[in-house]
Amino acid sequence: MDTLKEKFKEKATPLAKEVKAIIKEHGDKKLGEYTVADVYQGMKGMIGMITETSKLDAQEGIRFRGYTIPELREKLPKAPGGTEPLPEGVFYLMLVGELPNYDEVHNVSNNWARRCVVPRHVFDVIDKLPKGTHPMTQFSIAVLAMQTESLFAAAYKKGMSKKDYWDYCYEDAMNLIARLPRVAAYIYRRTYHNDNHIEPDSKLDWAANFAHMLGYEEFDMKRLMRLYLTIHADHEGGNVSAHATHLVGSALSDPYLAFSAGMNGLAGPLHGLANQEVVAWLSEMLKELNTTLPTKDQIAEYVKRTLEQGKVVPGYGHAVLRKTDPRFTAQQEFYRTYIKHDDFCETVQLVYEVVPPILESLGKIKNPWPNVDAHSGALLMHYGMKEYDFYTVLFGVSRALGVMASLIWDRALGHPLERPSSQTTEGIKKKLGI
Ligand code: CMX
Repeated sequence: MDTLKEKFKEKATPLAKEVKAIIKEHGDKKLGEYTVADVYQGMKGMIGMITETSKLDAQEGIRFRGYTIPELREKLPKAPGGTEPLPEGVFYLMLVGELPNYDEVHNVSNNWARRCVVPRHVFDVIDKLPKGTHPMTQFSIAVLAMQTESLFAAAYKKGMSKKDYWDYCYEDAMNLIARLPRVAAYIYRRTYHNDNHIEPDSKLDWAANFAHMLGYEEFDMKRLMRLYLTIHADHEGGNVSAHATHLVGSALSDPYLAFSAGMNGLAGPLHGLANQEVVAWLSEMLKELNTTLPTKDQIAEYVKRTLEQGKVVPGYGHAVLRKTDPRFTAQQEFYRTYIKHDDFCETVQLVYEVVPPILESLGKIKNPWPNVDAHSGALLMHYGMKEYDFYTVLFGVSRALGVMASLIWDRALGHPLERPSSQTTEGIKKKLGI
């Protein structure tokens, strides 16, 4: 058993017992009172599931096992000569709840490098899709094609015991995470670079190797990729990609099936696809105004027109957050520290000044502040990755870290099939006597 796996087992076994005891002793106590509005409006704010890896606070933003984004950037191990955390470290932290040291992170890098071989048929499946297929669709299909490799599914077929679920889930999760950058880079090079593919370099860390396979060798892009893949990894359990993965996994669908479902949710414009929508929206605005750096008045006019057309301003708003997303702030700091000036990134800063008061003035938007997607595309554009309909795939590669760590915990704690009750409007009306 590898050391990370052993460590996980040490943590999971006693907690699984404790959770059983909590449910037995306190299972009938109330966690909250829910209203008709809660039921109709996407269950926002209802506590309906357990997620060990991270917790979101409406005012402060995300904490991974108690650590904020600025703390992660400071405390997680860096690549030699690097300034941003290695995403391997955030996976380690989410899985075992402890900050890793450099050697522990290096071990995870090596572990994933050993597991990174993608079966040929997965590339064949991608190659059979029309070139214009959206990269997220290619990605989700490729993950499904890899399901042939599921050790969880094979063990289940042979009749594995419940106590072994987490073990096979761990193996699938580690293999999947190890292979995703290769699959994503293959889709990128196929779609935008005439099938000119780049072999992995096993000496590089997970994020740097991903940048390399995408075709970006500059140190700055590798640094950005480490930050990007760290900050997008998790956002507690209720967001669409995490919840979909958890829900599908609760049927004991294996990690490949569950993750593909999560990616189909991430591909929605109100969730992960917003990162491509932001760049599309900004590019359209600049084209229409025939400028590279608009004035605040011009931006305000454009925002108002967007709203009049019944569209959302992409990158703004959030179902839980009520302040500027610290993942936005981390990227803003990255811009100010390493890029300093770029018209497209400057436009993002101006939009940040203009949009919140306009959204606030509508009186119905609960959070007028920017989310992670408002900034991420501009940094990628700066380093030359302008194919913005690929951006959500980058988000997806990162999101695998959180949802896979959570899925391993789901199986270790014996979480059952998820099956909430629903009600008809007729039933609601009866209850309300109307
Ligand atoms: N622009 C215009 N209108 C917005 C808005 C925005 N950025 N954000 C919310 N609204 C509107 C909603 O559409 C809703 O309108 P209706 O009452 O007419 O239906 C109203 O304001 C109230 O919405 P809310 O309760 O404040 O927001 P929700 O929790 O329902 O939705 C979110 C949250 C993120 C889907 C929404 O803010 C949005 O559509 N934002 C733009 C898309 C985006 O950036 N998504 C990425 C989120 C982060 C991520 O998952 O990656």
